[in-house]
Amino acid sequence: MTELTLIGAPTDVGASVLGASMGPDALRIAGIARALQGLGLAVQDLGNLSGPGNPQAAPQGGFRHLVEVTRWNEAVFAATLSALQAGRLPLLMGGDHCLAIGSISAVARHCSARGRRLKVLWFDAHADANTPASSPSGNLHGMPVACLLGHGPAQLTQLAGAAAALQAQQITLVGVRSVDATEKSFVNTLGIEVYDMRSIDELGMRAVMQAALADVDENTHLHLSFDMDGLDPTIAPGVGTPVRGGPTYRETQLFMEMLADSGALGSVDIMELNPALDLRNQTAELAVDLLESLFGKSTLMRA
Ligand code: 6HN
Ligand code: MN
Ligand code: MN
Ligand code: MN
Repeated sequence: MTELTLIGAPTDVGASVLGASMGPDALRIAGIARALQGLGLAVQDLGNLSGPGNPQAAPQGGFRHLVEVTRWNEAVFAATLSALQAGRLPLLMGGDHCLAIGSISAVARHCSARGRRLKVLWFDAHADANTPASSPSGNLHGMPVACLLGHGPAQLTQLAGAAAALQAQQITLVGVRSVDATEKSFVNTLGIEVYDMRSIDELGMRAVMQAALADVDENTHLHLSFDMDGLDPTIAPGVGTPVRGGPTYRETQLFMEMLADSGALGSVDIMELNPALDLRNQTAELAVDLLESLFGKSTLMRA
């Protein structure tokens, strides 16, 4: 039986729009633990991590809130690593997307200690691949992909040690449709695999996911970093940086179902849920609905 650990990280220090700090509790109110227990998972909720408040300060040296973002990521790193070391599947409830630096750094450390291959699927409207030099906003939730690849401040790129947490060929971006010009050259220079909305339109989600998962084998630990703004904002209004033209409900269900079928899922982030901008918690409820598919709901129906 899969044993799952819910980790709440209630902060928005990496964003400029406030409210993602309420994401973990909105997911709890939407019944995340009950839904996953209903699929036969053993669910433990660690509650919320604690960390510094949001100073709402202006960017300094290219970053907003670097000190606070570092503290939060250290806490996420520690909680994620101890769940993995206990043989459990960590599910990070964000919080803004800067926190994926901590969770994925922990997963990378865990995988390298066990000789497992790590592969990250990054579902997002954005590429999150800015560096301090390229960022238009200074917001660290726009930089986690670059940080995980070793480009960013040492506090964040070296959470798990001197080496970068990931190599470019270990991460695939899906659903992308808002990329800053400087991010585009970063992504292309490093050769990061991207299935943007045009690929999904032209190929369909099934072919996209077959290609994205083609190199997954028995020794692969798959990490899903799921930004709620990757979804189309007509179905997921509760996000701080919506971008129109995202995957539909059915396309995203298929995305989740194909991840479930891979049998390789080892860790998850659900990020950027912003209840302050939501309508009657529907975006949290959608997240829980999609998580049920990620953990095999449709497989159960087919069995
Ligand atoms: N997210 N590219 C923009 C920036 O400020 O760097 C938007 C980033 C959004 C980040 O949604 O996780
Ligand atoms: Mn993101
Ligand atoms: Mn995003
Ligand atoms: Mn593992």
